[in-house]
Amino acid sequence: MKRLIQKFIVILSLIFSHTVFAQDTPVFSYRVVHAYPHDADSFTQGLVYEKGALYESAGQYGESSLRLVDLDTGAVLERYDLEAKYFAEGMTIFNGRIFQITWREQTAFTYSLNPFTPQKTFTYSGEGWGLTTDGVSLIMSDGSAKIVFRAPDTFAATREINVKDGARSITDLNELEWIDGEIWANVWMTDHIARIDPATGQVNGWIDLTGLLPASERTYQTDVLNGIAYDADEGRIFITGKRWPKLYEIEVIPSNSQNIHWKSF
Ligand SMILES: [Ca+2]
Repeated sequence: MKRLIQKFIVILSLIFSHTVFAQDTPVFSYRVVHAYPHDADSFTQGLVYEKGALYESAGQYGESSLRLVDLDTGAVLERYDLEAKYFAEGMTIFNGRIFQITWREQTAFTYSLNPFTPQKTFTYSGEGWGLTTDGVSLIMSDGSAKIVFRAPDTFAATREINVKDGARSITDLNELEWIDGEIWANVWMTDHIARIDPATGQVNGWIDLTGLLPASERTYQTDVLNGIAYDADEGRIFITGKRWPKLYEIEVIPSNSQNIHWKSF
């Protein structure tokens, strides 16, 4: 009987660890400030806003590209297509240079900003998912709970953090953005963004973006939320997703909710 009760407790704790975040981690909600058109063919893997310009990295084999996008119309102003063997993932801009990583090809590219001219190529081991920068290091996710800091001149790993909410590891960290001293990561297959302490890896808070792309905007090809960009000059936050027809400027607001629930997509 005792073993049975122990088993029951283990099962219960497993269920709860998969449904509820740490009770004391703040949960934020959102308000849509503006909705912009977005290329619904773009399998968004990286989103960056810098000095009045919006940049995007789009994935899929045979469809991967680097884009300069007009925010107001969603029009692609400039586009660099990758070779079909590369699946583009996250991108960031460091010191006037674009860095773009790939999913399983273990290759990172750099480009000049205007126009997009390929410059350097780096190799790394493991997968590439999201990329951002704190202005000193490149900061990269690989789909696990690990975030690796890399030297921009060599792409070599310099340190890493493991992301946790309380004691629980948060895996599937995808697109990244450095926002006011935090790393923001959207969690793959969810509408949730983790606000991560870059020193410790602890989740400072969650943003629940459930319902951001309304059902009326979804089609058979609409995929998951993926893409955070920050206009540091104006304090604007932009969010989109893979093959979403819209890109949103949002304001993060307090939530009445004490916790958010894992919801399979
Ligand atoms: Ca980003």
